[in-house]
Amino acid sequence: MLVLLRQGKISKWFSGIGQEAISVGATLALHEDEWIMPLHRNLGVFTSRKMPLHKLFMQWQGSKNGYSKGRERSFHFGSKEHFICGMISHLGPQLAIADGVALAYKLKKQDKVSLAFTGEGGTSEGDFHEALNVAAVWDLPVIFIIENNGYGLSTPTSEQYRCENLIDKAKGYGMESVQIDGNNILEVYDTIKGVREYCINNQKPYLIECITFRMRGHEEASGTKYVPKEMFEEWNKKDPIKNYEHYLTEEKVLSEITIADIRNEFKKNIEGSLNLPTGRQVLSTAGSSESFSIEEELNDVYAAKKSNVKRQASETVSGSRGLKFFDAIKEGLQQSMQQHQNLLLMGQDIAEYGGAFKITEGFVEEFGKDRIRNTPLCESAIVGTALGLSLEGYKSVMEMQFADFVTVGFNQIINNLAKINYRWGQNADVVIRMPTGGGVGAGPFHSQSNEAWFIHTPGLKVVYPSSPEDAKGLLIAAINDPNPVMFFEHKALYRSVSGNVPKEYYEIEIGKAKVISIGQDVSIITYGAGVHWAVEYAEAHPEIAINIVDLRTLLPLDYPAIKEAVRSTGKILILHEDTLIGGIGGEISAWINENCFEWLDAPVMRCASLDTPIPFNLELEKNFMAKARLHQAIEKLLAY
Ligand SMILES: Cc1ncc(C[n+]2csc(CCOP(=O)(O)OP(=O)(O)O)c2C)c(N)n1
Repeated sequence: MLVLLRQGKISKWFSGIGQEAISVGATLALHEDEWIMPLHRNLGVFTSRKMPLHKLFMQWQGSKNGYSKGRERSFHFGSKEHFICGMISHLGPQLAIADGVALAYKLKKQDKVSLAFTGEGGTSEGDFHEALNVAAVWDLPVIFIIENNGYGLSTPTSEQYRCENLIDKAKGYGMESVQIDGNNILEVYDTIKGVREYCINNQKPYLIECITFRMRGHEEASGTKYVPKEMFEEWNKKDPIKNYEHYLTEEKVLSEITIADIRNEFKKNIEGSLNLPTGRQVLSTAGSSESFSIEEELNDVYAAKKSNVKRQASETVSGSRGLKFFDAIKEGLQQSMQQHQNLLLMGQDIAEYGGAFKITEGFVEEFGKDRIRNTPLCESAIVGTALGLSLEGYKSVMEMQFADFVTVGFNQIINNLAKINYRWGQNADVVIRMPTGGGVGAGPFHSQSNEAWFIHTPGLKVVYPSSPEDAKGLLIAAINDPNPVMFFEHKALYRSVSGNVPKEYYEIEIGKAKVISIGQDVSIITYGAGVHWAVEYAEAHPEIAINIVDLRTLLPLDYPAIKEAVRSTGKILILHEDTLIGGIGGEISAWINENCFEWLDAPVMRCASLDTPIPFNLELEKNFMAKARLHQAIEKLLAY
């Protein structure tokens, strides 16, 4: 790889030289169908799982025929076939994915472990703490391996942590641990084999610290100036490959001749694999000479849905009864739990307590604690766990206690859930319920509208119902969808809005808007609480014929429905509770200008909440809300 780098045939390389015994020993100690979450030093995981060198070379050369169709660099790819989950740059998020896989093994009563790697630098990340804590609290069979190689990029261990040894941290989690010589492959292999048995038999996690050294720069371009020369001399004597070779020679397992034969065979294999035809090869450094299709790029962002629900709610003629918005969500969740034996619910206080809003009250009695899971207070680890469950074929719904708290799970959602299908074809079958919105005097951290953060992220779906019938049907559709769905539930609607809801299990299609009322004077395109404001306004102003469109899904948007609203009235007001700048109103307005300009009789207008944090005082909050300026906005538009 160093030669290919010098030749400009790969763009970047993270070397594991000096640390090979850890990747190889750990991988060989596991069964081939046990998931591993490797990082950038772990080439040995990929080769020990016997991934063909030919395809690996194509991967690192950015070829369409690699493991990520040219979409990912260095070690950021995985392979379901080899039970390897690809890392994201952020390092720590790998750890909680191992929790999810281990939870799946535990629930299936399989004798298996998952194994996740971290560097000593990565142990400073919050994700390390969250993942180890969840694994301990939930008694999950996970092996966490720290490769302590002395430096995190240029940062020495003395500037990384203050405990004497990193395994000291295990005690704090109530976890067993051991520190070993990471440069001795037999010690690594034997230890991990034994630890694997322990984790399976005791259904517990385990922390292993492998002491080792990084013999090259962080990546090849970054150099090693900050490392004292003597360190290289000292650690060169402990080289894991040379020492193992020496040991095998002393034990008379190898001779000079067999060593030469093995080296020759490796050389031939490597050169042969490199020279195999790669299709039209493309170098990530030199730009693309391979033809990529935009259609394929867009298609691979989402996993294809296999529809299994025949009936749409609108086709339902009987069996409806009045339900509150809150009860409709509860029923959608409950019927989904009955429908999918592989569906779990996770969230803070959702079990016996029934959740902050009591949506899951009574669920523990019906579905048991295995499937209705109270979580520790750690949003990031639970999103990661949900992804790990998905790797093993589980569906999960995570309840954010309040949508505002999603900020501490943001990385896993934006960088892992959203991108994984596009990066290496692994779907994230996860729904995140987001109790959102204001009007309840709850202040800046319990009332935000934050849907726009997610609309800007390809790979997510964003659903935001306004009626009980839609809430139930869209939630069922979200759970049936194999992609990550952010499901927004306006808290103020929970108990204030009622409507007819079919009793049966049905889906409302994601990505389809609904016309709430037809009128010719002006169209209000809105969603969530905005739909109720618009209806209330229309009822109070019968003299204006208002066309109201409820978007219901914000990603993907229903462009034909938006186009029809423009065509039928020529005047568009986009109304949302979210603040103005960067809200979805701007996106819709831009799209209308580009695609429907000839039908417009006035500029597209937006009515949104003030560009301030949402305040606590009820009068201030009322003034903050878009609703306070709705009349003014409609008058302005009509007068244009
Ligand atoms: C969240 C985040 N912050 C910073 C970085 C940049 N970065 C990449 S690797 C690295 C050092 C990692 O050190 P360690 O965990 O000890 O692993 P090592 O590289 O030594 O194997 C840093 C700072 C990153 N990738 N992600």
